[in-house]
Amino acid sequence: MTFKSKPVVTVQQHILQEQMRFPGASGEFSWLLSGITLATKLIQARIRRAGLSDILGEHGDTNVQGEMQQKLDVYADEALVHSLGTRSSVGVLASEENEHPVILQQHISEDAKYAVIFDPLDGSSNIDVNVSVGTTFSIFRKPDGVQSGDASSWFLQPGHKQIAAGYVVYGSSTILVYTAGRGVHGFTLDPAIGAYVLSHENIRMPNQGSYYSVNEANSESFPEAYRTYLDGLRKGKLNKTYSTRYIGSMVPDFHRTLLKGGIFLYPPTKKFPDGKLRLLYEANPVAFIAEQAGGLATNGKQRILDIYPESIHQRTCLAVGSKVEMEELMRCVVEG
Ligand code: AFP
Repeated sequence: MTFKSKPVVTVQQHILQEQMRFPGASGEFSWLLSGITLATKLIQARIRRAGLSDILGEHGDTNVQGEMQQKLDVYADEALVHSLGTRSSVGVLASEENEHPVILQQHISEDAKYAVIFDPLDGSSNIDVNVSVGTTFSIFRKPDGVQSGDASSWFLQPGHKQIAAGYVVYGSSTILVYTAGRGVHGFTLDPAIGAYVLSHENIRMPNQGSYYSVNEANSESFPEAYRTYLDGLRKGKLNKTYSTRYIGSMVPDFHRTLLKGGIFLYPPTKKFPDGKLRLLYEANPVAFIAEQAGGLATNGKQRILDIYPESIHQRTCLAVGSKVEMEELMRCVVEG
C-alpha cells in the first residue's frame, strides 16, 4: 500500500469530509454512524468464526415475525443496540428482532434527534450453509411535535424522509454501502487495519443489466402482470438475454443488482399477499440507495419512498433495479 499513489480514505474520514460541507454540523451524525460501523465489525467477526464457535443454529425463541431466531440474529441485535445505545443523539432504536422500539430512556432529551431502525442479520437462514448475509439500517430525524415517549411515531414516516441509510454485506469480503442523500458510496473492510476503506466511490447503477433476481418457485402465485413481465424478460423483450441470480438474502441480492444492474423483486404471493419484505428496514434503505444511484424502486403501485407506514414491521411488495427493467415492469403492472 502506498499513501502516495492512492490515498486511503476510511468511512469515518469520508463522513467527516462530507460533514464539513455543512457549516455548523456538530459531528453527532458521524458519531452515530461510527456506532453502526463498530457493531457491524463485531458482527462480521462472529460470522467469520461461525463454524468454529457455538453460534450456529437456532436460539430457541421466535421473533416478532414468528420466525425462529438464530443465535447470530440475537448476537447481531445486541451488538447494534449496545453500540448505538451510548450515542446521545440516538433517541429510539427499532429492530426486526424486537416487537417494540427500544427507547433509550437516558437519552430522551433535546440531544436525542435520531431514530435508527435496522435488520441486524438479514437472510440469516443462510448462515448455517455459509452463504452471504447482511445488515440493513435506516435513519430518521425525530419528527416535529412528537412526544419523546411515543417511540413508534419516530419511525412512521415515509422513506423519502430518511436522512441516511445503508447496509453491510458479509460476503467474500465485508462491504458497507451507505447514502446520506448525496450519492452512494461503498467501503470494504480491510481486515489488516480493521477499518472500512473507500473502495466504491459514487456508485451508479447501470441503466440496464442482464440479471433478474426473484424466487421463481413462487411464480405460480405471482399476479398476472409479474408473470407477463418475467416472461417478457426471458423472451428477449428488452433486447437482452437474461440470467437469473437469487441468493435468498436480500442484501447481497440487491448489492449485485446495484453494481451490475437488472432487477430484484419480491412480488405478492399466495403466502404473502402484501409482499414479504419489511418496508422500514428492508425496502426503504435499498430504495433510497437505488434512487441515489440512478435506479428506481416500487411496490407495484407507488414509489417505495412515498409509502406512509402504519406500523413498524409492515410488509411490502418490492421491485428495485435499473431504469430500463423498472420502467418495463411499471408498464406491465399499469396495463395489468
Ligand atoms: P431470513 O432473514 O428469514 O432468512 O429472510 C430473508 C428475507 O427476508 C430476505 O433477505 C430475502 O430476500 C427473502 O427473505 C427470501 O425469501 P424467500 O426464501 O421466500 O425467497
